[in-house]
Amino acid sequence: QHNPHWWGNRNTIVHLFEWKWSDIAAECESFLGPRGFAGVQVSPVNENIISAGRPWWERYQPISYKLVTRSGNEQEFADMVRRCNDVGVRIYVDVLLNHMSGDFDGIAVGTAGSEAEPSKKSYPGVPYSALDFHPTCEITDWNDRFQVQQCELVGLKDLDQSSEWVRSKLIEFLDHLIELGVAGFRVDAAKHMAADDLSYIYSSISDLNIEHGFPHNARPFIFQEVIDHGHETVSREEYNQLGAVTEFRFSEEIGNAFRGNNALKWLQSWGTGWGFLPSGQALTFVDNHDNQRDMGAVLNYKSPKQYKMATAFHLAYPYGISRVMSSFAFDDHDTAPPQDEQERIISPEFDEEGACVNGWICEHRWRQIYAMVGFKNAVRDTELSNWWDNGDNQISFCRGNKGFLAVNNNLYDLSRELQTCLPAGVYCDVISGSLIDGSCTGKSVTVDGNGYGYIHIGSDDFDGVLALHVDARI
Ligand code: AAO
Repeated sequence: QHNPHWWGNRNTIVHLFEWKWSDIAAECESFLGPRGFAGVQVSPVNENIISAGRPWWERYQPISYKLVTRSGNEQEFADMVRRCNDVGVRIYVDVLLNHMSGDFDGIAVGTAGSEAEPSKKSYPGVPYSALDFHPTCEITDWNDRFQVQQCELVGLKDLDQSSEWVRSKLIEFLDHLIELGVAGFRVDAAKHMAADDLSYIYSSISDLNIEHGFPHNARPFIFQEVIDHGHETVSREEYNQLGAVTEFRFSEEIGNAFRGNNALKWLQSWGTGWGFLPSGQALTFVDNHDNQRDMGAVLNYKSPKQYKMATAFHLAYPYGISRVMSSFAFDDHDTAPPQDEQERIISPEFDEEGACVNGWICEHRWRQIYAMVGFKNAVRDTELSNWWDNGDNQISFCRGNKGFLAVNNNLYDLSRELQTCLPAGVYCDVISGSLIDGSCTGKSVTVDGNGYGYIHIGSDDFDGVLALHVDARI
C-alpha cells in the first residue's frame, strides 16, 4: 500500500495542519489544484477530548470515531473530500489507531458531545471498555519492545490491536473514511503497534472508492509514523513492507546540511546513499508538526532563507514521497491554532500576493515553495545528472532535460557558467520571480546550444536558490 494514487503528473503532499474542512475545500479549488499539489494530509478527523486552551495536540486524544472536531463535521468533511478529488487533489487522514485519550478527572466530553471516563478506560461513544486496552504501564525505555508497544505513549490509553473487537472498530472507522473518498492514511504512532496487527488491519480495509475517481482494486495509501534513527529495537524495517514510513533522518540531515553543519557537496549521494529507506517507501519532509517545535537541527518557517533552500532541494532531488508542511505561528509546544474568543478555529486570510496573514504561516503559499511543487511536476520521471559542486556549499544539478537547480549556501557569490541540460532558450528563475504573461518578474537565464547558462546567486540575495524548468521558458 505504497501507491499514493496521485492524479496526472502531480507528486507533492501538503500537510494543512489544523485547517478546517471548509477552508481546505476552498484551498483545493482556488490554490492547490491550480498549482499542481497532489494531496493534503489533514489533521485527525474523529472526536477528541477537549483540553484547556485548546492546544493542537488535543486532537491526538480520541474519544470516539464520530467525525466531529474543531475542523468540522462529517458533512463538511465529505464535501471537502469530494471537492478536492474533483480538482485532482487527494485527501490523506491522520488516524490514531494506537490509543484513545490520556487521563482526565471524572467525565470528559468530546468534540462531538460523547462522554467518556478515561480513568476507567471507558469510551461508550465507540464503545470501548477496559477490556479493549493493554494494562497501564509507562514507557521508560524506548528500546524495550514490550514497553514501546504495550505501555502507554505519554499516558495515552493503549488499545490492544490484537483484540477482535478493537480491530473491527478500527477497520470500520477506516472503511467509513474510504467510503467518503479519502486516498489513504497517515498512521500515527505506528511504532507503538505490532506490525502483525497493523498488517491485519491494512489488509482488511476496503479498496478505494471508485466513485471518487480511483481505479478498481486500488488499495489505500498508508504512511506510518515510525521514528527510527537506524538503531531502534522496533525498527522501520518491520513496517516498510506494509506501507511507506516517515523518514525522520531525512528531516534531521537536511536540517543539518542547510543550517551549515554539513557541506552541501555531500548531498550528491542523498537518499539511500545516506542509509535512508528506498525512495518509494520513504515519506520525506523538512519538518513535521512535532519536530518543527523541537529545538535542534530541524528547520522550520522561523529560518525562512534556509528553510526555502532545504525545501527546494527536497523537491528537486529525486528521492522520496514528498510532503511539505503548512504551519500556524507558534511560540511553544502548546500554542493553539488561530482561534476566536469562542475558541473556534478561524479561517486563513490572504493578502494581495496570496500570503496568509492572520496567524497561519501557509508555507505552501510561499512562491519559492509552490514554484518547486511545479518544478517537481515538470521533471517527473527524469533522472538526476550533471551534479556540480564547488567542494563546499555551492551545488547544482539537472533533472533530465527538464529542470535545473542551483544552491548557494556559502558566504560568497556563486557566479559562473553551469551546465543546465536544458534546450537552448531563455528561462525564468521560478524562485526569484514568476513567469507572468510571457515575462519573468525575477532573474532570467539564457541557455546556449550546449546547455550552458550563466548562473548568479549572490550570497546576500533574498533567496539562496535558482530553479529553471521547461514549463517556465520565456
Ligand atoms: C499531551 C501532553 C502530555 C500528556 C498527554 C496525555 O503533552 O504531557 O501526557 O497529552 O494527556 C501529541 C503531542 C503530545 C500530546 C499528545 C496527546 O506531541 O505532547 O501529549 O499529542 O495529546 C514518540 C512517538 C511518536 C509521537 C511522539 C510525540 O514514537 O509516535 O512521541 N508522535 C505522534 C504524533 C504526536 C502525538 C502523538 C504521536 C500521540 O505525531 O503529535 O503527540 O498521538 C524519541 C523516540 C520516539 C519518540 C520521541 C519523542 O525520538 O524514538 O519514538 O516519539 O523520542 O519523545 C532525537 C532522538 C530520538 C527522539 C527524537 C524526538 O532525534 O535521537 O530518539 O529526537 O524527536
